[in-house]
Amino acid sequence: MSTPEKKETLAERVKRLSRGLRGTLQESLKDEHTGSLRSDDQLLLKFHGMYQQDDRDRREERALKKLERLYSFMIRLRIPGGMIGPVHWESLHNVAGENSTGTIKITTRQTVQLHGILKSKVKPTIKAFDQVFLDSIAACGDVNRNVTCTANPSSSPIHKEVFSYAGEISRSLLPKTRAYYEIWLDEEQVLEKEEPQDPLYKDVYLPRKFKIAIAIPPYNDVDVFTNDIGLIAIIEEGELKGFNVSIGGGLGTTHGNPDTYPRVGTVMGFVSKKDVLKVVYEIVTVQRDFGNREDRKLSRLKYTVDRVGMDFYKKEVEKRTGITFSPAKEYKFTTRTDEFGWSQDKAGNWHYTVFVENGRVLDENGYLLKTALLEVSKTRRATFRFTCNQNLILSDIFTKDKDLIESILVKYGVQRKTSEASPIRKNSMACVALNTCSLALAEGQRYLPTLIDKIEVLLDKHSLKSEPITIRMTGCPNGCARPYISEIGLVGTALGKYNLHLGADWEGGRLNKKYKEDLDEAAILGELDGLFSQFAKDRKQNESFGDFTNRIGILK
Ligand code: SRM
Ligand code: SF4
Repeated sequence: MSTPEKKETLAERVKRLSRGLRGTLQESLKDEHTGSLRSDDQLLLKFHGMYQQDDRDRREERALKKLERLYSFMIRLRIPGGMIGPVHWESLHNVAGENSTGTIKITTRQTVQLHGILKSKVKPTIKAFDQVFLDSIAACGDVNRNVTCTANPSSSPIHKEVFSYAGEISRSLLPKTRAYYEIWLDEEQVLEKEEPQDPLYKDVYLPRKFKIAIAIPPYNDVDVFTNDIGLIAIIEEGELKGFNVSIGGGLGTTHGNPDTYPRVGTVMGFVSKKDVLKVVYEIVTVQRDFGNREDRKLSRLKYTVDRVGMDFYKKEVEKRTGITFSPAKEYKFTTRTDEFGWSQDKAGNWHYTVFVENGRVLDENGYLLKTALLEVSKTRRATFRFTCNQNLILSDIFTKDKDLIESILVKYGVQRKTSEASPIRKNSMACVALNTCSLALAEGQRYLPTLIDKIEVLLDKHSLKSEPITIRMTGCPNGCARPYISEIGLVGTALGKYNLHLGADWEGGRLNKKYKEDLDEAAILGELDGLFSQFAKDRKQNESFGDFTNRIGILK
């Protein structure tokens, strides 16, 4: 009996026929009759770090006027480990002002996005970034995405060494096609026949997006267990020995689809630093070869590992690399939060972590954060490091320059904002959601700040004002602000409605659970009021809110 032929999905077909991610992007871009791209090209565009979007606030008005949607593009940069120099920042500031909405959005994966770029401005934007050696290659799409790493250099005397792996891993997993250079930077076109097949991605790329993070214990600011591959740096006697390797983390779910679920990664074992690149590469090839290509909802590595089994996955990686995993080494995470304000690393350099609410860098309501950061960049005395908590570290500042940077932060009120924000606000994150995200069911970053104003009043009422509780909101169940691993998770179900999740731990090792569904603001505040009251009365000494809600038996 012959086996039934597998049906190729649209996404798989588009990738296979894309001629190295070229598709008809050149032609689509030239078409001046529409602000959009051909639909197949919209899929391919993601591999170049961009999304076609439209202004959802203006859909109705445009439809009434019988106009096409107000299309624009989002560009996400590839910045492994999240560090750029002051010249890059100045360029980013200028490009944002000239070509996009002006807001620089720091993402939950340590990079930045610009929104609202019109079709005619996309190429000039990429070219402007290229002038300062920034690119958006593989920032989205079914490939390895931005590799993240514990952000603050004061986290470890060997931060620099560990951090270098983010760049190395990112480079080793980049697609080999020259399409990006041809389409966006006018490099002469390579004849298709002359371009050798990509040894890693072949012509099918990965079944789905792929994410890698590196954490330096005790800091888990990258939320290492929510990644397809999580690398935990093992440092003994001040020396980097290698990494514990976790696989199968991922958070995206779909409302009403019980086959989808968030999952924290499982540690496979330890590999030495000399072997880690090879091991990472082959973990990716196993997912390439065994991942589900028929149902994109079930195609992330987390589903592959649950389907084929951890033992099989591990053996396959060992077979392909010729390297045997050693038992995992001991480590301990104690925090995921950013350490705000000044810190000093072992070499004596200074780092100032700026609180950036939901990662939005703009001048708004008299708070000139964007202007302040431009002024810092113009001194050329600080680097810029993005954190996975959507904040920014002004970094690598010599002692002699510290006062200068501080004077700018004081002048623009950045230092005051950072020191005065409440602990819950400093531990909050929201995804972009409306008005640009096409998948949003509810608000994210535009709403969370005002909800926190009200939650702060409740915390004050129960004398919990100084309690650092992680709270994260997303406009849909895809989980872009990692709400399933925060102590309070709010996941959008419809405009103004959220599922309330509770019970994750402080360190990022345990997922939360859905507590109540479809709550509006009044209901969310009502639930939290009751829970805070109980917490204030019945918590054990030093017990976190997440551990408390997990302990008292309210979560099924
Ligand atoms: Fe995300 C899709 C924004 C981090 C899980 N994410 C999207 C898109 C591109 C919507 C789309 O497909 O059309 C969003 C663009 C919104 C906009 O207007 O800009 C979007 N995701 C974001 C960012 C910008 C949120 C933020 O406010 O910071 C983050 C960009 C990170 C980066 O720089 O690369 C972002 N997304 C995440 C994370 C968190 C993480 O990686 O640490 C997750 C959960 C972890 C995971 O991957 O499992 C995440 N995004 C998703 C998913 C669900 C994937 C899944 O496995 O089901 C989607 C939908 C999809 O892929 O189909 C998605
Ligand atoms: Fe969009 Fe949903 Fe991601 Fe928020 S969580 S940015 S609404 S895809």
